Amino acid sequence: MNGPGFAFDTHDHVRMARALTLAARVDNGCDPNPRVGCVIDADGEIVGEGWHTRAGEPHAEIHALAAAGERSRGGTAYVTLEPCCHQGRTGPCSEALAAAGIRRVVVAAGDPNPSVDGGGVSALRQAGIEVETGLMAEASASLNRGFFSRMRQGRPFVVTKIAASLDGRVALADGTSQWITSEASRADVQRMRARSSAILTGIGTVLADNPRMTVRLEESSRWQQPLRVVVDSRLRTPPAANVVNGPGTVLVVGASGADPQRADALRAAGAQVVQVKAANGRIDLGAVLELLAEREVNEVMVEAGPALNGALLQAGLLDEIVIYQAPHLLGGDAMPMFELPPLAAMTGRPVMQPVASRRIGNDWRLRLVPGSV
Ligand code: AOF
Ligand code: ZN
Repeated sequence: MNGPGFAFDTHDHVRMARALTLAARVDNGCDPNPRVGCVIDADGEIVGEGWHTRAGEPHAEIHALAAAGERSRGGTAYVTLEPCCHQGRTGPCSEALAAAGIRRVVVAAGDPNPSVDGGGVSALRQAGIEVETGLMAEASASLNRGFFSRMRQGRPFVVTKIAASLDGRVALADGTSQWITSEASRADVQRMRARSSAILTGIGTVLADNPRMTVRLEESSRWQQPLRVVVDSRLRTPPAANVVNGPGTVLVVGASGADPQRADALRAAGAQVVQVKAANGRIDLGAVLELLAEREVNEVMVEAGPALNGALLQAGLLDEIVIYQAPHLLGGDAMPMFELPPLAAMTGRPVMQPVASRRIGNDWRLRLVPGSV
């Protein structure tokens, strides 16, 4: 029984925590769909579990109902996201739950997808099922921060990763940046990449480092590489660059009016080339993110130099900054993390909120959110 003021009891929390753990089993391998887990409880026992593994395949609830079979009748379903009520690539979960005789559904977060958005909860209630929502909602939203951002704001969640020295420098004056941080940090970066839908970089980084920008992990539930995106107003990316020639899809974003021959050469090398509007030769980064949202990209990881990072920060397009900070000094003429216009007064400085810090190998990892609260 839930006491006054407490909507959910300990048992509910334990079951939803389990459903969240199941949801987190995929490294966004179910892109562009959200990560969702489901636990079916009958008489206090878990009788079925499931999670969504891949877009086009059954949703979490369907897997859990199949595992439970007849035992789901009269039971409670704990679902990390509001069950869908629409016919997408798969049928409505609300109907499947009702047909299986589920009596009560506990939901963590509502589904912001306009085709669902409360409709799943109403459909369940209409079928006579008791529905409670909001249990551990933040954890579910945070697992799906990319999906939520795309559905609510029409743009992906954007996190930039920066490897810096203790004095905040990211490369020597000549552009050398290999390697600033330890191997442990670089392995952690691989895990960040695995959780991303797309990796975004700039032409400066492509020309200076010739990075591959791929996920190279021994174990990952991913079945395809994140989309690689290069912001390159004049299409200077060499067709032989590693970023163009690796596995998966690469998208080079040029400014409208860029040299069509360069576009053809990149296309011949296997890249997709699109052009977006630009002002003073600088690509409109908001338009790039809109374009990525149209391609159903949920979460973007930026791995770029000071120019692109500075431009994204100034445009207010960064949702999170992750800094791997190594204990060495590169000095005053090495390159800064963000290229910003000179400040006339302290009042104009960009500020951030620290979220978390921990030691990784010999480095620090800092997580920050731009802007003040
Ligand atoms: C659920 N359970 O496990 C997930 C849901 O094309 P479809 O049929 O796969 O539908 C995709 C949409 O379904 C997705 O945009 C989101 O709104 C919802 N995801 N819903 O009931 C799940 N992954
Ligand atoms: Zn569904």
